[in-house]
Amino acid sequence: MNLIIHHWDTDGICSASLISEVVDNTENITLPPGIFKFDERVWNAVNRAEKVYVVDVNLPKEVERIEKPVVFFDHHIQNKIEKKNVIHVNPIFEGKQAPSASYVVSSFFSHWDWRSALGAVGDVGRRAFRFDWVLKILKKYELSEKEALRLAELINSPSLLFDRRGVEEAVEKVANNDPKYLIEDDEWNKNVERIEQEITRILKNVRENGKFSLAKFSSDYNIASIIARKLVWDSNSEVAVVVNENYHGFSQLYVRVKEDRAKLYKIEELIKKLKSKNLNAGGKKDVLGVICEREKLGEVVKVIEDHFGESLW
Ligand SMILES: [Mn+2]
Repeated sequence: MNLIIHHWDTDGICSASLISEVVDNTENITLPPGIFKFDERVWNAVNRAEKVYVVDVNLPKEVERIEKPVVFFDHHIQNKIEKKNVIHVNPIFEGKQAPSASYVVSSFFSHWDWRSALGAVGDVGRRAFRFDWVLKILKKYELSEKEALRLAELINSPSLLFDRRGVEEAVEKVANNDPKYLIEDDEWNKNVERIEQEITRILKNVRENGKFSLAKFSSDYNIASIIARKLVWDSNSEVAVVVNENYHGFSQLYVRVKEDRAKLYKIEELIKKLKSKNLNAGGKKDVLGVICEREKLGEVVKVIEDHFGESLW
């Protein structure tokens, strides 16, 4: 059996589904949504596998511990794994950026379809429509930009509800159905309704502080990253700082910066600072995510405030 370990989001699901089409005899598994680590269930699956594909999870330390042949696809900032059993594919190593892991996977296998484009729409939203290859694919499948955004939201929905099985089942669902049909999917549409209600609840308590938008709440839904996106994409704030104080016993923190201001706020530097303190942090040039024990949240917030030179709360 070939195991695919994938991110729980739209890009991870689309990428895993693309791999499952090219590689024979696959099973797929995701991590607990929102909690970036391989748990026992993942390691048990690794033990049963002959070969392991890891995609879009940004966990090089975990991948390094796999003692099986591994192909690791990613597009996050990370160091290259130099181990004989690991093929590590990430355009970052050639100084290039990829909008999504689906792009990396499709390039590697020369296999492109609507899932290649949807992965990018999931990860970068409207910005995906700047890419000719995305537009070309959408046209071929007769998907409007609006439909693509909606479908990306639907595919992402199980992960936001912490529905791990739902995420894993989505990989096959996107492999076996056409995108027009999936837009009508009952379960996913109901998911999105529930998520919207929770987002509305949280957005009522957002505070603006100069260029910063601040949201602090407790929720079992994995929506900190979505809230951060909304705050930066739909408002005048340059930086969103979002804290979910109690997320299944952990704390989650997201920072997102308006893309054209990314250089100014040096998020990559901030990620390094947090990592150097042994905190589980990751991200890209305009986004940072941290998951930590609840007791450590204060320490994380302190590092971020020092970085921005601003007291946020
Ligand atoms: Mn991705």
